[in-house]
Amino acid sequence: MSKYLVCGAGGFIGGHLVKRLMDQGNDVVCADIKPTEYWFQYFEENQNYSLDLKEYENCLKVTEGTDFIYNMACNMGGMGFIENNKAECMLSVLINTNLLRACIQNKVSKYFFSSSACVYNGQKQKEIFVPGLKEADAYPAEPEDGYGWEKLFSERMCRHFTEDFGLETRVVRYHNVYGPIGTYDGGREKAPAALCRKIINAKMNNIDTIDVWGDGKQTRSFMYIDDCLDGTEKVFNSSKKEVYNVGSSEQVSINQMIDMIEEIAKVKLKRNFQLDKPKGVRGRSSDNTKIENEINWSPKINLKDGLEKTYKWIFDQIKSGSNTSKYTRSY
Ligand code: GDC
Repeated sequence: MSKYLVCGAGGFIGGHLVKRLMDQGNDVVCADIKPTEYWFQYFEENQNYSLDLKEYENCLKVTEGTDFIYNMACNMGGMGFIENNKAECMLSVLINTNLLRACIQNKVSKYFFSSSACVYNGQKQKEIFVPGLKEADAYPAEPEDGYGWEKLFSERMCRHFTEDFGLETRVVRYHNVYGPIGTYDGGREKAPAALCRKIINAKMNNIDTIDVWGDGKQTRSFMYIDDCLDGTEKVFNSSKKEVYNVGSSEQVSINQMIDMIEEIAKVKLKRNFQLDKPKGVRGRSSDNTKIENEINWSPKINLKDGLEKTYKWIFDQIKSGSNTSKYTRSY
């Protein structure tokens, strides 16, 4: 039985990944900076650590005796968070750096780094409905300030640890991952969850208008969590050492996504466009040609179906009076 370490196990993607690895019968070690009571998904039977992976000693401790590492740990959130916390986002470089050093020390077999579509050159994302971003579009480098620079730098560090020290590394660039058991309030939520929450609140409280950041014409592609895990696993288990997009090529405007959520909610609302709120790039989507050809992976769940599952989960949370902000504050 292989021993997996999931870093960032208390977060959204990390929590789902831990569950999947356990369902497959693996021995899983979990680490996160948050106290365990704030993890989105917590499984007592695993070896669970609440500690700061920015510290090398802690990285040495959790990697000891593990074969495979998934690093999902970073200080992150949607546009509202990453535009206003650039230094915090860049400090995540210490997590990747110290984990890589610990991998060498503890002779780990393979290391995975979760990068982001935020590494892509901003010049290629200036219009709405732009062509999907190909992996090569990350260079020349002009990533998202703060968060994107950290991701791009850390990608390269993985590459050089492979070249110089022979450590097997795998890197993917996620494109806006969403789904149940994730952040939908508190300031770190991304657009799909934020807009589900706003529409649910409007419907429950008989309010006829929702706030939308920007003019609603900006575009993105969104990837459902199950697709994200499938793509992640395929890249991790592949012999290919390239960097791949793991995202959807279903590009929609924010207005089109709101239309879908309104259809799910069976409601039609007015939109108050807030032009002074964080907007990020004007247009972004994933080109999956490379991962389709080389890894034989493409996402299966379309946005409408994924939103339906996400909406239902958020609806149940709000109805039962819970909120996730306690899971998502900074540590
Ligand atoms: O936050 P996000 O999902 O991140 O925002 C997408 C677009 O939706 C932005 O233009 C934003 O202004 C708009 N938007 C409209 N209303 C709202 O209520 C809202 N809340 C939010 N959050 N957005 C709203 C993300 C990063 C991630 C990750 C992915 C990778 O950027 O924030 O950390 O790396 O990219 O693809 P987004 O897609 O810009």
